[in-house]
Amino acid sequence: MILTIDTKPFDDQKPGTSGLRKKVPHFQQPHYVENFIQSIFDSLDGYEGKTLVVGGDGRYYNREAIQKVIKIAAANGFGRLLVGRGGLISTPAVSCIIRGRQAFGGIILSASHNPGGPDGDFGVKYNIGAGGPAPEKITDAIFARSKAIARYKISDAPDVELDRLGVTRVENTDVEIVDPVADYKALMKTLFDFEAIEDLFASGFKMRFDAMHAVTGPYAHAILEDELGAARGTVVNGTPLPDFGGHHPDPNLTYAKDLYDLMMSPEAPNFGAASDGDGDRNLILGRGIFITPSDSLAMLAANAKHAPGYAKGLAGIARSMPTSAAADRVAAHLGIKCYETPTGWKFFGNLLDAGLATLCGEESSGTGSNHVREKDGLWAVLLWLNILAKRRISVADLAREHWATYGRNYYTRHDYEELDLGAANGLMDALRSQFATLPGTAFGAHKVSAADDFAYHDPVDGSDTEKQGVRIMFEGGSRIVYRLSGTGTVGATLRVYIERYEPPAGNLGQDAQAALADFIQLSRSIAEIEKRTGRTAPSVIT
Ligand code: VG1
Ligand code: CO
Repeated sequence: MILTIDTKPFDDQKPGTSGLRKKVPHFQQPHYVENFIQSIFDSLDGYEGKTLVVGGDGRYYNREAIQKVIKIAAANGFGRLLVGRGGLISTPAVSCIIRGRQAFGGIILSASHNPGGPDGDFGVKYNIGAGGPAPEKITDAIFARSKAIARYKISDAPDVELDRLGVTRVENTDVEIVDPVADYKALMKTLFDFEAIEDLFASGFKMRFDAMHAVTGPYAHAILEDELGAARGTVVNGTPLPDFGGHHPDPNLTYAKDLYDLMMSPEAPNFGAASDGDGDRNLILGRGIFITPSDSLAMLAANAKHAPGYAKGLAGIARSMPTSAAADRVAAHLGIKCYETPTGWKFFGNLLDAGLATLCGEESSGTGSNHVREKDGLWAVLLWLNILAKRRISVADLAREHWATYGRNYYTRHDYEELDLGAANGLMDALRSQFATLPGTAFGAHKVSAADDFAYHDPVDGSDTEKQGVRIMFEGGSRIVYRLSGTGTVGATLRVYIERYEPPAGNLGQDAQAALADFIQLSRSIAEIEKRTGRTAPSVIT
């Protein structure tokens, strides 16, 4: 039976950079999930009888939330639900299934790289029929609806068995439990030269993939080990756990430290990689070398022609504003455009749909292409493997060759986490108040050429998005960017992005922190970070 339940609005259901994220106990409040899901459906038109894809990253509360989504979607008249077995589907695989099966949209239950467990984070995100995150027009409508909602519809049917493939009927809706890996694996086979990668592994090439006890484990086992013949044990932490084994499923040098230490040691395999909670981020390491995500995007773009899916060339590249300009140099070399968008994958959707960009990337370990409409961790790993298999070159040599050709954009991001919200907003406002006076000011040898707040005009739908990060640009192409995170759940997180360009003839082999030392110092003094936040050092350096 379909029940109509009276409810009261919550005032805090505003989706951030990537969906609604809150602490688990917050989501466990009566009606909290229900209100948000009904607000999503109330903001959409024409889904009656259509298909909705539902999956999550397996974190704590995933199963409970999925049962609610199933019952609310059935009560609202969807024709079919495709739910990942065990409640699991990675974010890029949700995008793949939505597109491949012409679904109306999808709901992803994930807080991505945020920690999980009973006191950790949970999240909900809506993806549109093109497969990508809902654009701001829709997330704004969902938020508006959530502030006015008075009732939701829900079926009183029993819970659906999530662990067995097959179809259950809930009200007038067929709920199909699907294999989360199959469609995705089939898509990967169309893009990459699997035989060449098999040959690479057969030649003794060794790899470690750290799935961080998150959703990518089953995908990595199936594709890297079962399909491509990488040795058993290549994939570590491959079983998804509700608390990610007590770790932070963020594939960076701080939280994937075991992998990093191994790759810097004499026992290092040829290639190391990791992905995050929901499988859309990637970390790329070679023997003795970390490839920054910004460099990875540029190196993949320069070498993409080695993969069958990209052999015809790239239409364009897109990167988020704080991502380094390394990809711009490759684009210039290839004679294609490089688009600069605000942070968050939703801004790439229009460029991909319109065929303006083929590869996209973010400095936050996100890389992807027009094969889906999300960033895709394992895809990036497979593209790297495909390139290494064809070129038979080490990761370190590929990087050195790249920098010798294009120059090197030294890059780092310093995060100051869990700051007082007022202090963080005050810091950003104070930076904005210096826009008039900064240009022309010299700090030692470094002269400011411009200072502004990044604004984006979408060339496809004409929409404008403002205040997307404070940029301080220096003569010679160096840059400091400040923005506040839109995915954190405690206080404010200040992200400071620092970049300096070294031409091909320059000193290309420095440690990034050392190469950027002047600008790191400047990033702290210009924004008065210590005075305003009490912090003398960042919480995380990537
Ligand atoms: C962060 C990253 C951003 C990324 C977003 C979602 O956002 O900076 O590049 O798209 O997370 O990634 P913010 O607003 O906290 O800086 V995921 O893997 O958490 O969905
Ligand atoms: Co993620």
